[in-house]
Amino acid sequence: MSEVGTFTVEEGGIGVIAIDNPPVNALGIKTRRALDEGFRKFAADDSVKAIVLICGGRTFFAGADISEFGKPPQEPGLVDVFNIIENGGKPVVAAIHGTALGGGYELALICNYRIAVPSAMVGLPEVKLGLLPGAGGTQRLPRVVGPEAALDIITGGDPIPAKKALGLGMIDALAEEGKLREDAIAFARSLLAEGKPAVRVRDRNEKLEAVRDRTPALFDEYLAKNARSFRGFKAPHNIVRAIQASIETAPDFDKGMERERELFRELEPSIESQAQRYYFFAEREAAKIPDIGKDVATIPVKTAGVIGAGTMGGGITMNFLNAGIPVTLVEMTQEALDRGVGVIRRNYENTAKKGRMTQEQVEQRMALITPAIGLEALGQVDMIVEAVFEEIAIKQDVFGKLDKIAKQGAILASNTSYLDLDAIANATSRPEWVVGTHFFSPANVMRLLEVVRGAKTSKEVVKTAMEIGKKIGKVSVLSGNGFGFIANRIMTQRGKQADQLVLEGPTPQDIDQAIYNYGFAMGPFQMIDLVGLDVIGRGETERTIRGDLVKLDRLGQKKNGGFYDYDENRKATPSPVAAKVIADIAAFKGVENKGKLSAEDIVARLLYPVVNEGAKVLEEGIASRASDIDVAAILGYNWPVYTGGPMFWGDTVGLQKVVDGLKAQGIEPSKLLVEKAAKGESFTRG
Ligand code: 3H9
Repeated sequence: MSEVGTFTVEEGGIGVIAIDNPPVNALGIKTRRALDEGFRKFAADDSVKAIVLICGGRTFFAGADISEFGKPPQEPGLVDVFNIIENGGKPVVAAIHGTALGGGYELALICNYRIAVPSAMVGLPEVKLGLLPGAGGTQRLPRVVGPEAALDIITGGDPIPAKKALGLGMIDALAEEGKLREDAIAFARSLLAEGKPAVRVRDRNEKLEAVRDRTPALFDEYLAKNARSFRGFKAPHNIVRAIQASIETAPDFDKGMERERELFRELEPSIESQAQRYYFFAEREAAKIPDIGKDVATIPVKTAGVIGAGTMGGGITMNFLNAGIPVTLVEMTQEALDRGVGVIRRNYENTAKKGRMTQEQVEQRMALITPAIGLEALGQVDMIVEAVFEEIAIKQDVFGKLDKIAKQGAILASNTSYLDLDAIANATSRPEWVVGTHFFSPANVMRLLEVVRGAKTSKEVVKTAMEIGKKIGKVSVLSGNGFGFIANRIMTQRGKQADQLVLEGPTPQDIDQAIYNYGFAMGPFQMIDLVGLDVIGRGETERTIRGDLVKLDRLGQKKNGGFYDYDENRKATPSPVAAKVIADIAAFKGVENKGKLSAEDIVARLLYPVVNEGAKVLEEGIASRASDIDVAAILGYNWPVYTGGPMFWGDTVGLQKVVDGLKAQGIEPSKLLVEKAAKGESFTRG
């Protein structure tokens, strides 16, 4: 027995190696030592004829220990251990429950056979960490499922449910739920009884040979076809080349492994991978609130109410329905209610049409809605989310009424995106029950939930709101109460700077292109045109370009063009009308034309102020940690994850450079930013 492994021999000469290294059996040094010891022991034990590898706790191996990347290697390495397992000469059966991911599934591929319970998932998610499967996954998976399926599985990175994995050949058999150990032992015995050989995956070359004559064209085409979704990421490119190498080097498996290693080594130190690994931990860290521990109880939420069946309210409702929580959906008129419920149904039916849900599931979810007119219907629900018009007097009126209607112990949540939560809470006699739950549009898609803690919100209510977020598939980030909370507040800076910069020479297309190339899905002007110039207001009181365009009835893509002109296919071209409006406003404001800027300078102009605002959010205690700001920007605004978010990116640029850039723009850098820059510190590293 080792620290995390037990080794027993069962009847019929089946050696069982059971590893239990909580929380997720990551293949860190302790786990590797246990595997090394167990497999050596059974290799030397003649009474052992076949081996079952199984894990205790909640899952099979969840992969390499991500926290070990970038640190000095400790012996034995993963590949050393894998070699011992693969070359032991005795059949090895991987018995999988939970999630066999990354190095965990690669370990399963080292084994000769794989059996899993139906609830298990297998996959190679390294791409999400900016890596490729570096322990043979790019060489072995194509041998098992074929190179074309391997391309989708490894560049996609999503876990695959056991039944589908069986169909693909990723596993060989299903065990009965709850009887994995028995079934795996029985499977191993049957192998011995039938005299099945211990074939190694590395020696299975048929599926590679089947596409040899289409190599390398198949791979070039794959990269070209997916150029849009791979944009900015380094890992997918290296993954495709590594899989290509599996064919080009076959049957010399070791040569393929060398190529995989080279391509892995290119990725591991890259900023993109560092950023994505940082993000992995940042997302998990966000769930932890420094002053709210395990001792704080949560409040059961079995039913919910949503006020407002518009775009936001409808999206919020869908989140609850998807998690199986019944929703009383309230509107003020029958017409608005019918429209809102109709949109929800259409959304689900569209999903069903794409084959991502069954018609039966559509009906099950719709059956969880109780449509109602008037707030009185909300008397008995456990949590109420208000999504009415964004105006303080309206929200206060709603909360004042809710105070009289909601049962004692109900959580009263506001979806306000900018307003003062305390002013809303104080319209009730129970501000400790009031919390902000700020969803991002479209609320059924975007993964961010900002949970806003008011001055009097109780710890129980904060904790419950954070956990409800997780339950409905969001990542909850805690925010203090302050104008625009975290994501909207920091990202407003980008829009503000774009509005100013466009007066100084760079065109909307120059600015949008620079921001697109940085990694956003679109630039600020493309975004305004999409959403509608009449919808996005920045609370300006003076004459603005946007205001003048609206006066010309240029409302964006939906009407007459906005910052761009559009043809009937919504293809954008630079707009002479917009260019004239821009020049007029520049003249009106006396802004001097300073000519063109490089893309790098445009990015600095627009995004350094976001970093600066992030520093202020931190300084004011609105965010608990810098990584929460990055999670909010990435999930709320699709900030490119491979830059790590604004704070991580600011660190990679260098904080002194950010400070100097801000000063050159005439922007006062935050105190915290200046201090950190002066001390040579960073927000997110070390
Ligand atoms: C890899 O394998 C590379 C190979 O090709 C080899 C190359 C040579 N390492 O998510 P949870 C921690 S790359 C270290 O809250 P869940 C996590 O931080 C790896 N720590 O639980 C958290 O810690 P804490 C490929 C890890 O039940 C705790 O475990 N594998 C790792 O919601 C619980 O995690 C992956 O990318 C890890 N690998 O979900 C899989 N994994 O409690 C990554 C987790 O202190 N992991 N932790 O906050 C996951 O997707 C999910 O954690 C999993 C469980 C689905 C397993």
